[in-house]
Amino acid sequence: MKKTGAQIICESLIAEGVDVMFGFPGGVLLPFYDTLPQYPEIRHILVRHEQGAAHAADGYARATGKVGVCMATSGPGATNLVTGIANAYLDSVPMVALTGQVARPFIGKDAFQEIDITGITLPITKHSYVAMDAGSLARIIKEAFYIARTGRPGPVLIDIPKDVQTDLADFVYPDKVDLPGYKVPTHGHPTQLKNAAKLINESKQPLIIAGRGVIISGASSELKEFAETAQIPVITTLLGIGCFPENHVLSYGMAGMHGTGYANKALDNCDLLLAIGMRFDDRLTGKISGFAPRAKIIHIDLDPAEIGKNVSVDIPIVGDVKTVLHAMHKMIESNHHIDWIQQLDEWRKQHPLIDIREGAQLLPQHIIRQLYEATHGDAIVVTGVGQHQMWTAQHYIFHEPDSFISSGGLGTMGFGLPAAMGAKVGRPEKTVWLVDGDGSLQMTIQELATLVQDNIAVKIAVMNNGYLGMVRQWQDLFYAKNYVATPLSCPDFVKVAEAYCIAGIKVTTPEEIRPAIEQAMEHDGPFLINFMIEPEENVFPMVPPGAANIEFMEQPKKEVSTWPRRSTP
Ligand SMILES: Cc1ncc(C[n+]2csc(CCOP(=O)(O)OP(=O)(O)O)c2C)c(N)n1
Ligand SMILES: [Mg+2]
Repeated sequence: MKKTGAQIICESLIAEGVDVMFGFPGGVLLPFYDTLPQYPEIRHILVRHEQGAAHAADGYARATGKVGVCMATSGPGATNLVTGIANAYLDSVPMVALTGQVARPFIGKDAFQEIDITGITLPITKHSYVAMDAGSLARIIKEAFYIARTGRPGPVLIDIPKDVQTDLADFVYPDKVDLPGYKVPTHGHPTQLKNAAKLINESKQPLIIAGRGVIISGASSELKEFAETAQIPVITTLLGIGCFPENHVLSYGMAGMHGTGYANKALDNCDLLLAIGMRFDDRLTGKISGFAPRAKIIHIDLDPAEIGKNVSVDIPIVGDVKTVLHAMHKMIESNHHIDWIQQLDEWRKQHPLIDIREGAQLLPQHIIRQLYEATHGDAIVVTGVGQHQMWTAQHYIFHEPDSFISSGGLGTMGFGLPAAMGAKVGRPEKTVWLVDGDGSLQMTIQELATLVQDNIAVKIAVMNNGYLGMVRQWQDLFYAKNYVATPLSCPDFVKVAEAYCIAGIKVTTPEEIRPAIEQAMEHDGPFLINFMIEPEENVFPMVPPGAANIEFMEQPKKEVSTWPRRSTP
């Protein structure tokens, strides 16, 4: 029996196991939305801005490991997706973005709301399609999901003209894809594995740095076994957080610009660096010539384009992290590196991450620690971008992969709320906390309405410092405190929440932190806490831009000024 293009889209999504999508309608999507109620298996969540749909699909994908799906209409709807698609691209998140397009006869005529969205997104998608006939939709959707989730995951866009949605075609969902040019490496080269194992066995001061590739590959337990057998300390990138339990005795936290002093010291002194599923981002490496200067480097990554891109490596291994670690585990000897590990512990004592300052100030580091204690680390924590993101990365102790969701590569303010929404939809059994900045939250704050309409119980902690704090920090440290365009007025977030029918409270003293967090978690539904934090608190350690990691600056010993001292709500 023939089906319409819109029916084929829905049936294909169901065949791919899609049970939720985030979207926003428009003229050219009317046939699709008209058809959607025939398929109650698909839950459609109406966002308030298409950027929210893309970030929600992203958060959903990171929290579940499945492909996130978002949809937008042609023209402005499609362009509103762009930031979210770019974000998913840079962080290797599997996503299928469906966009409506003007009907085929209008394409190329500058028709109302016509935009070349495949052209615009070409550099930020793993692949894209314009579905020019209903008969090709099933194949295209099959391929899109396959490409999005396999190999190094990423966003795939499918642009679908309005009249393709109403055309009739036979529907048979293909059971396999035929993509001769698309190859996904799995096993690393055996000689390289052997050479790597030899270096590991001989090393006196080895170090593992693990990235998001470990999470994507589902290789956390392989990594743990590997590190334990060879007794190698583990540090992570920002997006690798959680891939190795941070409460493990071999865990030494995150490295890089706001990494721990001891992780950066370990990088500086190791004689062998085993870099797993990571891509040597400049925020991690600092000045390249000062990056792991004493180490031979083994780099395991699925994407050959990452090998040698930023840092030259001694042994490249192109393959799936899980497969490679499993194979290499058989080739390494049980070991102990007692002196080296003692040295790292010594550095940890010398450069403790949390410099507990007593006083009346409401310090963000304390809030994050209390959040950890109240949740026992059993929550998904999503962030915006800025200082609050770094405090969360530093002070929450992440036990599990996928428990820290943050915009790494693109550093997208506004990611937090919609991504948290997607994470909660994907993992409803989990407590999902959003730690957001007052600036970041204002970029996508309208999604509070989505939380309410779709009953999505995200708990929100706003680190309200009255500033675009991270930029202010750079002005403070490197631009003579010339605070231009960073002081930020905010609405009363509790009142805003109330206006959306979301409960909330304001916290101004350290004693109120824990009760507020408990209240939020006991509350049935979304909840917002407006933490009025010390306005000029900075994130330390910090590697100054252009410096080597070892040149990290630490929290100045002087007490910060008395709090509170500003009048914005
Ligand atoms: C969309 C976007 N615009 C600008 C920036 C540059 N930027 C990075 S952090 C930051 C400040 C963030 O302020 P806020 O959300 O209040 O977080 P805070 O640093 O104060 O914790 C800015 C403007 C960005 N990352 N993303
Ligand atoms: Mg701020």
